[in-house]
Amino acid sequence: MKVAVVGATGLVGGEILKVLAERNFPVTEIIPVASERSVGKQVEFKGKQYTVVGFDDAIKMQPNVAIFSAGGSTSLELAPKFAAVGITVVDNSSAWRMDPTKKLVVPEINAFTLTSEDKIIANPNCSTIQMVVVMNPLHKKYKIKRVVVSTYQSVTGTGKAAVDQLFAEREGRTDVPAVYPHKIDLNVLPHIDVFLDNGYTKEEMKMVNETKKIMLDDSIAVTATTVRIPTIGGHSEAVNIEFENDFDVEEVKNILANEEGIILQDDPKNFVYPMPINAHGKDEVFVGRIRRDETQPNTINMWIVADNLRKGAATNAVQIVEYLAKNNLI
Ligand code: A2P
Ligand code: 11C
Repeated sequence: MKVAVVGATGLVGGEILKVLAERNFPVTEIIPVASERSVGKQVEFKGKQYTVVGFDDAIKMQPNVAIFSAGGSTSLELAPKFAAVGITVVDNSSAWRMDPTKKLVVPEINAFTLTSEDKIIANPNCSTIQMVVVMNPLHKKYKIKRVVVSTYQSVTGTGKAAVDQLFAEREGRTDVPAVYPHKIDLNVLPHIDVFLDNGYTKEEMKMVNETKKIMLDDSIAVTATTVRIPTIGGHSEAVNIEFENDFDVEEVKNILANEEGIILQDDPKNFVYPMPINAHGKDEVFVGRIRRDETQPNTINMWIVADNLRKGAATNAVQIVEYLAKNNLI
């Protein structure tokens, strides 16, 4: 399988290369792609150096699949050019996610909807992915009515420049251009992506809309507040879920503990709960602090953490490609 990684010099792109190697995806040729300013640079894959090429050359090399993580505008412009010559694109940006003609996929939830006709497949937003991975088995059992989520998101979600801003501030350097409108170190920004006319941010509305599309259920109501915090290991989420049906807390824990890709870390008396410092570099979604909401019926609180660059982006994209390969869809 010839695989192009568009955005190979970026944070998610680097993680995609690592995940492809770690999972031993059968790559016969890796094609790292980035903007013109990076053409000729070297990136590492499985201990060897590979030269970054531009998108024209990448298309000529005819990869079977291109995993994009190069921003929405790059994707809007370039993904159709790859797809037009039969290259399947798995796109990590928000560009195609809500397009009704494109699938939005978390493999363990809705990969069964994919066909060989799908040439541009959207990878959901990181904060949505980790939440729906946990919600899905609970929805099947108890039927979710409404979700209230507040996020605590890593600066890695913004990209390399944001990580540079955080560390420059921490080290007292002023030589790095600010990406955020305020200081991020020792601060909390209730603002991720752009503000929309309804007063929510685009990140918040991604969580609302993408959840319904991935879970194939428009009746699930989600309201979100998304927040940036000065951490790098992953995104954390406080999630309040109201079900149609009642549940048993221990049964909820068992369902989640037995789900592939989820790790239950719920022993608060021994200070065991998910934290981004431990999720960093891991492919699983971590869940803990599971407890009944005592203020209304059929409602539960939990705390969900995952490395946004892994299951939130690179791992999920590679899992989509694995599904396509396994089912002869590319
Ligand atoms: P480059 O390094 O050449 O700018 P991050 O989100 O971590 O900042 O990374 C963004 C990634 O998207 C980088 O690999 C970046 O390449 C890539 N990228 C940005 N614009 C383009 C483009 N027009 N074509 C291909 N890759 C692009
Ligand atoms: C963040 N969730 O943490 C964003 C990053 O729609 O793919 C991913 C943006 C997107 O800033």
